[in-house]
Amino acid sequence: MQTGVTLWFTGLSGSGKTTLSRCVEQQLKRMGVATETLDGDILRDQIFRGLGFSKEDRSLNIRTAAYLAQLLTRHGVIVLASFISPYRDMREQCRQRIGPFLEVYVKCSWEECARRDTKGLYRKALSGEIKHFTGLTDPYEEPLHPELIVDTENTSEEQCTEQIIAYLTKHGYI
Ligand code: GGZ
Repeated sequence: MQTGVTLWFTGLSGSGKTTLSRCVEQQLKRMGVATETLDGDILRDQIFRGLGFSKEDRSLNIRTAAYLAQLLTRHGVIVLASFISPYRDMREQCRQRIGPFLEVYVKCSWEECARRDTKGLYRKALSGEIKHFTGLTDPYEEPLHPELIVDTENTSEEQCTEQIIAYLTKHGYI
């Protein structure tokens, strides 16, 4: 059986976590690798409709995702989990729970994410319409020792995908 692993994409809203995980997923599928994506937006829509962004609510979201990732990883799947997951302690709990676990910091400055503002959330957060907004009225604790840092501000989607695939190859996951 293939060795499972969870790639945990963390970063600001709009940093490119979902886009990148989809690119990696496509590539892995082309290679015939069993893979699955878990995404904050989808979990919140399918399981936790109405869940907010307080630390407690985020914790429930992340703990549930970690549980699902753990099950899939145990069965040899390469899991691509995309969650802002702004708190270090929560990401550390994921690391303890899921094995093997790779933290992928999807690095993009707050200013650049706000400039992209693909969903109009930054505008709403700046006008006070959205509370607990990551990087503005809520913290984002940067990873201290991630296995991978992908810089989506200065590097293309293709290069970031290649960087991740190269890491997985080098460490024998694929
Ligand atoms: C941050 C928010 C907020 C607030 C709505 N703060 O870029 P997106 O739009 O698609 O990703 C975010 C999505 C899901 O967040 P996560 O489940 O990944 O968050 S966490 O891991 O912290 O539980 C964003 C949108 O929700 N969104 N309000 N206040 N992002």
